[in-house]
Amino acid sequence: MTERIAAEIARLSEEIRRHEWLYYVAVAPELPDAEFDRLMKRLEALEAEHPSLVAPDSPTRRVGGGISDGMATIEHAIPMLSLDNSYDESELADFEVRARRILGDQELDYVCELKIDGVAVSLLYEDGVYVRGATRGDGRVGERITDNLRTIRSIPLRLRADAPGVLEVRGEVYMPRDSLDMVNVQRDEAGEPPFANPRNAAAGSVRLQDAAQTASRPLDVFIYSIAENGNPRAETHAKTLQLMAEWGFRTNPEARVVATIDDVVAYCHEWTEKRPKLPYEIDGVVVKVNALAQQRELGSTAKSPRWAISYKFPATQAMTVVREIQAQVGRTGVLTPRATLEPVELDGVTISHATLHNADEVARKDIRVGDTVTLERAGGVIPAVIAVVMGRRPADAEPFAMPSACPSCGASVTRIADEAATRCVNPGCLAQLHRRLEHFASRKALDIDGLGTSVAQLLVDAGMVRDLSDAYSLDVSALAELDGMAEPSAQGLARSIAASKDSDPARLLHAIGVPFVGANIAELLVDEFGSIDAIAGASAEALEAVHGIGARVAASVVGFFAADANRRVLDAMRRCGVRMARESAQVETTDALAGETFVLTGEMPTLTRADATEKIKAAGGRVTGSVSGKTSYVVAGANAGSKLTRAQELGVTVLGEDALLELLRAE
Ligand code: 1X8
Repeated sequence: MTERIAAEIARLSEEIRRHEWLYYVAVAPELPDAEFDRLMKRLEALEAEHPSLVAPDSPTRRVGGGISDGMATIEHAIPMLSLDNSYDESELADFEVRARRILGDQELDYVCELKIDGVAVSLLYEDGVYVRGATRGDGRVGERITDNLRTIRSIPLRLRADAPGVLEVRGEVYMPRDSLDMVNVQRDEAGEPPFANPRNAAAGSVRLQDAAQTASRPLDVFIYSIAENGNPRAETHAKTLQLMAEWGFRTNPEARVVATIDDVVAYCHEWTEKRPKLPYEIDGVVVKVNALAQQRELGSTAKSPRWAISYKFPATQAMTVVREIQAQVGRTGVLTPRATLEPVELDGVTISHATLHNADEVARKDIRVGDTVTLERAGGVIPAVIAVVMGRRPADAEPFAMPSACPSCGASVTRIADEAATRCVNPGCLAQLHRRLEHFASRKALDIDGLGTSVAQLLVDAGMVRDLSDAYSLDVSALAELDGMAEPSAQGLARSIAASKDSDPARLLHAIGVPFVGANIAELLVDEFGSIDAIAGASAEALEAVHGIGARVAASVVGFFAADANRRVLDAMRRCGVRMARESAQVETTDALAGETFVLTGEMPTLTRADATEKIKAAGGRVTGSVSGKTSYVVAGANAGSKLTRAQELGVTVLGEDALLELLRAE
């Protein structure tokens, strides 16, 4: 009996140690946090029942964390404790019960704060001057990262008057969501793997060997506590926050003093809802007893204070099993591996598939059928597999290999040198046609309501669409007879297809799927040439002469329109009344943005590129394709690319969609 439990404790300890190393040292966690907490709680419970089996080096005997080799360390005069986690209302209520057991019926209020998803740091000031910065490390010993932290603009190097002579504060360094997208584009260009989430990005960035490199990472900080060694200047935590702000620290504006646990619960619910609107990631709420005298009375265990608890939001991470990996054919024939998963709930949504991007990515993460994997929805909407839980790999799991034949048409596939892509090059492949039709109708292309992936599949399967122009000669009664298509939706589809005939030609150019011509480039070309015909007739030189159009795009456009099949499709669309040229726009214009030059990059949350361009032009501004010293603003959305990097190098002001709209309103 005891032997079995001893073995279980040893196994759990080993597993926990490995995950601690993965989390804190390798900064490549495999397990969801909640799963890790579960392992730890199980070990704690076993040890509590069998105290004689507790090893002196058990993971439960220390504050948690780890130190990587090769970095100078410092000892925390006051340990940096971790917080006890809670996941629901009853656990918050238990927290109050435990506090009440010690405090009796003293009056009790709480401060609720956002739990920032970054990396905890300590900052030391002497005579108001920043002298030392450190990571939390294992809570007792941290890594000295003084110079790296000095590069973060919101960390004051000298405090405002009347700060204490010696002051150690603690806070969370984080990477704003937008910045993570940008950093990942740069990493991609440099051939480095992307950061899976802002926490890994922040942790990696503050621990770089070269402070100059840290300086290039867009990091920020919120300071949330003073490491006190007696004689606090304040009587409450709320007052401490206020004092720290007065001394020049950046504190989070959302902290709130509340009187009851019900209010705490309400704050947790409120931020569960509002969380996606924040420009940074939070993973929960931190609840602290407000009165410092009560905090002292409650004290701490070896691991965490009894006067604080974290409430963790419902998992944005989950674990599940990969059932199958299939290659999916995209509209240009590129094969994308996609995992079919044991359905699992993540953020209230059931996830049963995840894209694995490309064969290189699958190989890098070594994802295999049968593997248990950790999924994460990092702020965005697309769930990603972040890691394989190696300890749970079945013995017979085989590495994934891309198929050598197209899973749709069976034609053999080719691996494109110097692209990570494997491609089906059969022009008659129906899977490609399905994807092309889906793209044709998508929101940023012709925005045809009712023509999503499943209807596109129906039309292709029924042979009603053989090329894209067939969309304009569909027969409503034939549509209504399709399985899964009711009469009213057939009518609605016919109407939205008809309405799309009058779309801006830039949308049409994007929609027909010329390789390398996205919404952005299509806009530039139509702006310059005014019509599809003029573009089709332009030479490579004429195309390349357009600002923002390179040789690769020019060659692709010429090649596309040289193909008879493509010309025939466009001619058929023209005969159906699809608009091919831009009339001069009849929008009301101002000159509020006269002389200002804008460059658009990435995907904005609501505006299409055409919308944004139209609005800027209507206000008298100019939209160009590449960033230079003359650019006034770069408007960057998700997945912004090298233009954003260039803007930052040149010090050009970068706006998000909100800021752009504000500018347009203000003018
Ligand atoms: C961790 C964090 C704390 C706070 C915010 N974000 C965190 N990640 C806060 O107190 N506002 S406190 C904390 C800890 O004590 N380990």
